[in-house]
Amino acid sequence: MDRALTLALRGPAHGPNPRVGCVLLGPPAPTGDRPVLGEGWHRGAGTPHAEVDALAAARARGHDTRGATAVVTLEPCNHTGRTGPCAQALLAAGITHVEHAIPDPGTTSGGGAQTLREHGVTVTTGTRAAQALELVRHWHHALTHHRPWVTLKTATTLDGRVAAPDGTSRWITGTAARTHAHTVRATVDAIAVTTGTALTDDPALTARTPDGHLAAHQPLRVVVGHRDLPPDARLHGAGGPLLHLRTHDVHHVLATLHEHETRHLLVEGGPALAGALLTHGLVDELHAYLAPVLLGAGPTAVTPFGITTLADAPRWHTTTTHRLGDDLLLVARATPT
Ligand code: AOF
Ligand code: ZN
Repeated sequence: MDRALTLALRGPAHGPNPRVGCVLLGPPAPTGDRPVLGEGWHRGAGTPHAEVDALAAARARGHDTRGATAVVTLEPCNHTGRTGPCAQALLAAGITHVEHAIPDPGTTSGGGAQTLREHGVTVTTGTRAAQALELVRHWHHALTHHRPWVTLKTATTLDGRVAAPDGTSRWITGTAARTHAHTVRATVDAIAVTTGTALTDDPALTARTPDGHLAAHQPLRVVVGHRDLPPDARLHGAGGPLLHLRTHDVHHVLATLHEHETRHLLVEGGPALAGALLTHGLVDELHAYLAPVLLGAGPTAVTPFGITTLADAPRWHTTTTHRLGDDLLLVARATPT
């Protein structure tokens, strides 16, 4: 399963489909070792699933898969979507044992384990479940909550400010923090800002490499609010598709993005959008970039979201911290993982 998890990581972190890895093991040799017949992983929506990829690899090497074991990071699917059902492919290949780390939460895609059992395949589950879930965190969250995983990014002074009283805000964090933020952008499905932020900052919302080139994957660019963007806004330039949602209802925003199969949304401002999401408990992860600067005055990253007493403030669970030049990045989640 560790090998299957490593294979899964070769797939893209973004996109509507989960990252999945699969290893096919032959019957034990006299030494007790089990030969690897084939390995596979999923390369993105519309391409073969990990199981089918591993079966093809085994076939290409001339291996007989009858009686073999499939070790998969996710329960094999049982549906015909963009590709055919893996449960049928495994049965046709004569696989007699399937070990999958976590069940598929999909209402149409799940159920492969039951089909396999009905055809006499032994199926076990649960090995490395926490790691397998982390691998597909955003996808799994979207399927179970019917909305994308929401990461809120803030770049603030140590006293939580995003600008000085005169409005100057470029640049609070340093180059290393900004470069890191671009690597995150290259892994998400969509980035959202309000029309207010779009009009004030004129962001491009693209994922760029340190030398300024566009990264291979460009997230959907989402602008929330009623005001029009000027025709020369950088958001109209090269980058991901632009979606202007003329609403202030954050539930509507997330529902619309869910229809677009957005699994991971990065919210980059402004403070009112952050406040609205927090009011409704719709932020799953914080990326707080902190610069060693104090201002003592100026707007903060988040507008009031209903907290008047400390005991009511949600406590986040820190997952990682990174030092980026003089700055710090604190990654925290709403729920412990
Ligand atoms: C993947 N890759 O390796 C496996 C998946 O859109 P489709 O037709 O490709 O189906 C996607 C669903 O198939 C996905 O949501 C999950 O339930 C299941 N398994 N998907 O993209 C894979 N094994
Ligand atoms: Zn499948």
